[in-house]
Amino acid sequence: MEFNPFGGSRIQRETRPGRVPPGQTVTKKFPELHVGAVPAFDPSAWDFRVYGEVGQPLVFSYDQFMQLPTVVRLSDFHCVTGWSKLDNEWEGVSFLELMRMADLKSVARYVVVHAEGEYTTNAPLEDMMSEDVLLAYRHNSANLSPEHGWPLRLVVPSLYAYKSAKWLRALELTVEDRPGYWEVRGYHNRGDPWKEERYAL
Ligand SMILES: Nc1nc2c(c(=O)[nH]1)N[C@H]1C(S)=C(S)[C@@H](COP(=O)(O)O)O[C@H]1N2
Ligand SMILES: [Mo]
Repeated sequence: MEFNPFGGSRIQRETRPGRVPPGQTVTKKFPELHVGAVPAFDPSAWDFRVYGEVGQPLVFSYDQFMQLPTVVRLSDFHCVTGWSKLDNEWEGVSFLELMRMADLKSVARYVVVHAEGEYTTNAPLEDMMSEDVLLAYRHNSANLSPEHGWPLRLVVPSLYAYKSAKWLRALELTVEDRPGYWEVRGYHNRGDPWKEERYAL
């Protein structure tokens, strides 16, 4: 029988050889991991921006953002510290759709991800231009908790989870790469879990 990543029993899926990247341990829990305190959310003060190398810079109020069409994607989540959480159902706005709306310029090569406060992260567009990259506000059929990034977080399943910024406020499209909070503190600039790109030694 052909392997179907969205079907079959949970046990079959989790034990499929090669499902989990090297050096990772599967957890059923959903750890809460971040630097600093969970930021307060005030819908009337919140906005979300897309700027930089785009033909049409975007700015959304909270109400406007919540009107955008949503998608649901199933993906695995791999933290650089060694835990993986499988089969996460994320719901939110597709990164690809947002780039269409912003008229992404062909010179753009990187995304600088801006969260509340000090946290930023960076990723090459080639990792971001994927159907499973979302700006998510729901996880497993429930609104995100404040600890997991409410009202909005990025989800980049193909890279370690430090790229999946919680409390997302802006995406900046750039020509040059600009390493983020953890990337300048020793985490790998790319962070591909399948290559175990954990730390830049
Ligand atoms: N804004 C912000 N986003 C963040 C972080 C952070 O410190 N601040 N930590 C990252 C790391 S290292 C991980 S493993 C995931 C954890 O997400 P979770 O707390 O929802 O499990 O969030 C990522 N996003
Ligand atoms: Mo992490």
